[in-house]
Amino acid sequence: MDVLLINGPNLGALGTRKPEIYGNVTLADVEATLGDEARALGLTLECFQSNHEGAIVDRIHEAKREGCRYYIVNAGAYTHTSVAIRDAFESVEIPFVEVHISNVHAREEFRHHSYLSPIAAAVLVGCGVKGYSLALELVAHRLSA
Ligand code: CA2
Repeated sequence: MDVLLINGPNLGALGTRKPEIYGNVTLADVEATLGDEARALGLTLECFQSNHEGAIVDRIHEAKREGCRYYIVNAGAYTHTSVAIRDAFESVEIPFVEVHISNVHAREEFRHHSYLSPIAAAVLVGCGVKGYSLALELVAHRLSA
């Protein structure tokens, strides 16, 4: 696996509720699109979604053992709370791009702080689900550089 796409809590409900914030594309659609785009870029992609902090920590470590070269992560609400997920990314020493569908800076104050941004290779916010594709394009560019 070259790239692991990680989506955190509640993102499994993408496209089913709150379309005014998150749009109407499902996570399955996002994962299928990204899979196609990865193939076209000559990269192998795996996708993972979990509502559980520890499961995300475990998947980050497992991906390192599987030879993962980059992560794309939308940690959802854990972005704003999880030292454990930040520590996992720090410990594997594999770069990641942080993605947020909405513009977190235009929303509630508690969404303005991210535990992940200070150690992210790049951050994309407010691009809708297109942010995932932009992140993948960036990853392909960085891996070929
Ligand atoms: O904008 C983003 O991508 C967020 O990471 C989404 C998280 C939120 O806690 C972050 O502050 C910003 C929430 C994901 C909730 O996903 C839903 C999807 C459909 C319906 C309801 C929630």
